[in-house]
Amino acid sequence: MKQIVFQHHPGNVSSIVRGILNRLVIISFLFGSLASISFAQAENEVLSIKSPWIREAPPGIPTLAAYMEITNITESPISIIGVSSSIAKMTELHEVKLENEVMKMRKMADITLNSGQTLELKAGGSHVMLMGVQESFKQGAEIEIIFELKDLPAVKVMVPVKKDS
Ligand SMILES: [Cu+2]
Repeated sequence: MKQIVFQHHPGNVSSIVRGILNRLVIISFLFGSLASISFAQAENEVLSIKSPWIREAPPGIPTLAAYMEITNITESPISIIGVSSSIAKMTELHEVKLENEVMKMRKMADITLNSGQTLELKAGGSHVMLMGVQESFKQGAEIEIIFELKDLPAVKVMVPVKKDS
């Protein structure tokens, strides 16, 4: 009598799954790098970012400030309508003003850079402020900051953490 035996081959099944997972990893790796290439091109096409850096914060301080020079390298005005970072609960562009002999910072209104115009974010002045940062970032780390632009693709900047500029 012929007996049909249904056998499970957990080894084979898991190797198939592993094969699929490997392929997914490769695919997501490829798409991930394509995405970063298109971001880099967007950056080269519209904004030039010079000397970006974030000041290393003492442990337990949930706030970071980022500095850089942002130049509009297109022929048309560009409006920065938002800024974000996945490591912060809230990210804003801040300006610093002297009020009654006290330095105060507040959120900048949307800023428009004309062709060739540079927005200088520097220590003691305007900055990108990252608030609600849970992790501690030491010198050598890099933090991604994304600028959302009106009618243009967002620009992603990798900003190195430093003790000093
Ligand atoms: Cu601030």
